Amino acid sequence: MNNIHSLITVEQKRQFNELGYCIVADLFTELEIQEIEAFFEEYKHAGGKVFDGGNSYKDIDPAKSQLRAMNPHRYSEKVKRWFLNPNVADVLVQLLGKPALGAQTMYYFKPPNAKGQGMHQDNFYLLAKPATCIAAWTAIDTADLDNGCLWVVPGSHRDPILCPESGGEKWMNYGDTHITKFPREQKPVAVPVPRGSTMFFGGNLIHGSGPNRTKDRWRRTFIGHYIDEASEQVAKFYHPLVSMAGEVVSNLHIPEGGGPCGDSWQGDVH
Ligand SMILES: O=C(O)CCC(=O)C(=O)O
Repeated sequence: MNNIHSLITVEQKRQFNELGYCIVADLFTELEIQEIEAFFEEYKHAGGKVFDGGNSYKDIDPAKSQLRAMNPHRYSEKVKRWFLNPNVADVLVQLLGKPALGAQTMYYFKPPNAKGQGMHQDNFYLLAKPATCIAAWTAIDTADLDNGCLWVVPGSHRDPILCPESGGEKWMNYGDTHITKFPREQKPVAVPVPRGSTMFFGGNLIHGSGPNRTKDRWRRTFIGHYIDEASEQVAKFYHPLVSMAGEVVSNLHIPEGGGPCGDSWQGDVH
């Protein structure tokens, strides 16, 4: 597994460059996936842990709120290790052409009944420059149409950031407040991801997720957001950055604006 070329195929890299995303299996061992799962089950039940909006998990209504842990790597060495997983780091080098810096972790719980995530572009929030950011989205539960997998607009990673446009027509079915001029000619596609596989996608790729329509299946996901080491800036929320070797990186410019990634919570993507 240490041979960089064994971790990502030519076809996966081509797909990432052409469509803006690709899926890579087995960057985490099954044991690591079980450890991540167990860690966040415990985290969920521990009183006083803070989720979006400053609530503890038990105070949140899954049908109304995003159930996600924000930046748990800042509080746990274990989560930091998963964030800086060497296999993920190798794939990031292949996709970015440069070593990555870690910017953000999130863990989505997405229980039965939970709503989807509105369509958005991550770099609207990160404001990474000159290159855009990248996400490594690892399925802890198999994600499919029923439990609310991601939807992406293939090829939209080549678009500029569309989100801040005001006025224009909203694509209401996508329920998003941040992308008002959604490119209708580009059709979103659902991207099912098996448990243990990691989906990589670029920071300008338009994406969101469907609701969890199941009665008994969760759609848990461990997500890392990264920027490349030649980045000159990233929004305040993403500091302190961390190198893939675990060192704090503090010399980047902090632009005005940005904020927590995907900070819009809207309805159905169907
Ligand atoms: O997993 C989801 O439902 C949304 C995740 C997302 O938008 C992201 O990782 O940027």
